Amino acid sequence: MNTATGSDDPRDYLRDQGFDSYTEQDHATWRTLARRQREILQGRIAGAFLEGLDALGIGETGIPDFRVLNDRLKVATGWEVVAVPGLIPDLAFFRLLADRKFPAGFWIRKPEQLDYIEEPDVFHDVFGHVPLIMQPVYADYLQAYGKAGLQAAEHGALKRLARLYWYTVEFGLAQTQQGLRIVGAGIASSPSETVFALESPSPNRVRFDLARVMRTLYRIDDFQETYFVLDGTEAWPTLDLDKLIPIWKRLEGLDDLEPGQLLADDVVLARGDGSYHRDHKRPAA
Ligand code: HBI
Ligand code: FE
Repeated sequence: MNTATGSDDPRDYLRDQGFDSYTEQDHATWRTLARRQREILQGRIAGAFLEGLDALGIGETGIPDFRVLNDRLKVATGWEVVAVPGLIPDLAFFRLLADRKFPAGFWIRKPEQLDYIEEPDVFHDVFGHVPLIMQPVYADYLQAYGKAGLQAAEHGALKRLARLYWYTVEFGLAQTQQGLRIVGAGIASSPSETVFALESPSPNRVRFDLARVMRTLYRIDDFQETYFVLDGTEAWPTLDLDKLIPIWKRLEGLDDLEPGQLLADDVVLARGDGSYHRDHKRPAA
């Protein structure tokens, strides 16, 4: 994962969203992305995500005003969106989450970068991440993730937490009675990965297992080779430290797993044929 270096004090990164500085073109970019994504997400995303979008008033009129989002978020789950310039260092990021503050980039991609950006912008962060923060179990999971991150830093286990975040918050799927649904923000904000993650024969889809996920390398610059599937859209794992620390200890003696690797005791929901990545060879992080 990209890492930012610098101060660990989150206050050093907080900015005003500068809502009045967005241009008409910025709002038009949002509208293009939001319209396309809403359409493609129908029947593919967790119902709670669409409910969150509606309850927050995140729509197709333009970039949301964080002050409006926060009035609604605070009432629902006590969370708040705060504006940051881009990626911030891990510790500053964890501290914000532990304090129920979600850092969101306030800038928006240029029209010529609609499908690929390297740093999170306001569309990825707000459209992709914030709707599920209206859901109490998810709100608690994110806060627990922040607290666990601060502990992981002291135990030399940061990479374990980064993998967990990647395979749940960013690229998670969930099994529901209606079928497989997206819960990860990295998928939910990408039209091509929305279709790939659910419908391509290429990736593996494996039942989520906390220790297994924290052992697994991931791809930062291409579709995932394996998606992990929660047992329902509210099945976010509890992250008690007395559960995590023994797992980190046990994993110290074990090799990392390659992104596409399957284990004998994985619960494999769909074994991928690997067709996509055979033609897109790239190293894993
Ligand atoms: N900073 N703004 C921002 N957004 C992120 O998602 C983010 C970050 N810094 C670090 C980070 N994510 C990851 O390394 C976390 O897993 C810690
Ligand atoms: Fe993200």
